[in-house]
Amino acid sequence: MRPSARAITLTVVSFAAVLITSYLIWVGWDATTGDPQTTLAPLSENARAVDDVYTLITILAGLVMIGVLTLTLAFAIIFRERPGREAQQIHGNPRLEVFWTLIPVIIVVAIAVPSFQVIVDTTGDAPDDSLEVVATGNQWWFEFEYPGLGVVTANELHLPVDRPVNVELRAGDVIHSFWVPQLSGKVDMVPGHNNRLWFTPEETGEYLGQCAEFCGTSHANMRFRVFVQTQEEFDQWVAEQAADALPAEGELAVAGEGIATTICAACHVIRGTNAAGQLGPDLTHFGSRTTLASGMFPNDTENLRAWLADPPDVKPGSKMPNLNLSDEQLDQLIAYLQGLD
Ligand code: HEC
Ligand SMILES: [Cu+2]
Repeated sequence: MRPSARAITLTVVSFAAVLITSYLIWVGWDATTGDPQTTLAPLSENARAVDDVYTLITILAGLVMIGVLTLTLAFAIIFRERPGREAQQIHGNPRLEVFWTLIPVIIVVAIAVPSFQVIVDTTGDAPDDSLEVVATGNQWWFEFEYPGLGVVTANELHLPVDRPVNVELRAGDVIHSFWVPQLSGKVDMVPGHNNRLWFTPEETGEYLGQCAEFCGTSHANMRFRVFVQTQEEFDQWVAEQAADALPAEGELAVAGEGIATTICAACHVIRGTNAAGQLGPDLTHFGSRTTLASGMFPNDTENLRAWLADPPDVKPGSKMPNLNLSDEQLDQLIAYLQGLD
């Protein structure tokens, strides 16, 4: 094949590859719009601002791609090898070089300015009436504290709709990252350095969040949920969560409380009892949570039993050890924990 024919073939093949890839991206894009972890269906103003930057970058990158491929194809045809035409050797062309240096600079600036603007907007000062939440990443679960409201919970963040929330981001051990694709940007939780981010949820419903910074064995199992509720529902949730643990009812649960306030008290807080350990999630209202072990399992009897029997078996690396509990102890603990609404 002559060199010019080869160049033309290569360019045409590249064009075809790009078209096919673009089509696949388009199909994927479409398929993910119903996906709870998609960033392409933003449901808060700040998530929308992030999405707008993606769109801008995609358009600019697309223009570059079309421009480069078109010129390559055009040059391969126009300047192809022909009898009697010698390749002309030139050396340097300042005007052209300035031109093709300036274009990328302009593109980079066009991407950088809105990107930095979004970072400043979403991690800068939150509106004055914001709800304050402190989110702490731990290997491998999230703690959520509402300093003004006396509420501490784990892995399930409740928020009132249409009110800005200012999330202070902390880390208890290594670096984690807070990310609710449809609601917030993604900001790292760094030990000893408190970052923050704010957003305003606009629609009630359930949203998925995920640790987005590799943090060890069960990083992929470090998820959380955000429940955006009406103000009344949220107020009621706060009132329930701020209260001390309900007293154990029934023989099994009372026995379970006995175990929880001894063996488990080393690592867990159960407000209203003497359990005040700081290593694991606050269990005061564990029964009101819909999931278990950082969003890994639905919070039901079967999963709770498997969890208590051998945590690292169901969640690799889990910092809650296998405590070698007997079947009887498991029954008692389940009765007690499920009563902690
Ligand atoms: C050595 C510390 C330690 C001890 C002792 C301990 N836990 Fe845990 N527990 C943890 C840690 C850490 C987690 C978080 C694990 C994760 O999600 O990766 C946890 C998670 C849990 C959860 C899941 C909470 C949630 O919302 O997802 C339950 C329930 C629980 N523990 C119950 C108990 C009970 C009951 C006992 C006593 C029999 C106990 N734990 C003893 C450290 C401990
Ligand atoms: Cu992680």
